[in-house]
Amino acid sequence: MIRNLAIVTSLWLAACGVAQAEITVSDAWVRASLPHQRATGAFMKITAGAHGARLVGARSTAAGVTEVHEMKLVDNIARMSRVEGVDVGPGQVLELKPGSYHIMLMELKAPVAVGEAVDLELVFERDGHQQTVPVSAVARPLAGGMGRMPH
Ligand SMILES: [Cu+2]
Repeated sequence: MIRNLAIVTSLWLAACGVAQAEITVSDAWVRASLPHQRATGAFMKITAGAHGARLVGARSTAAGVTEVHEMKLVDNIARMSRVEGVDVGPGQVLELKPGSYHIMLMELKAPVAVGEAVDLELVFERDGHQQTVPVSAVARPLAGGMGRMPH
């Protein structure tokens, strides 16, 4: 009985440890802004392991307002709006990219220069718990943000 309890406890701890570690963010970048521009977008790839998670928000000290946005074409016009959350399914890679989901940084406190790193915190929800993941996004030139890469 005592041995069984110990096994259950260690499994539970192992599961929690994995859950903490398994959200990964890679290739994070932010679009550099022009001097008068008040908003920009941040983009990245997110995985959430075998259980998945839901991206429910973002924070950044570089902006007054930081939101999770979706861009889509409505009557051939690109429109974007805030979304309550985006699911990262088990084993799935969620790509935040221009023309799709992105992190919107509004009321920028200063222009974001090429090469500068912008610190973000992504907020995920899983099994009713919130988990925060720090991300450093490096600014790329404006022209590199439209889906075209210089070559
Ligand atoms: Cu947006």
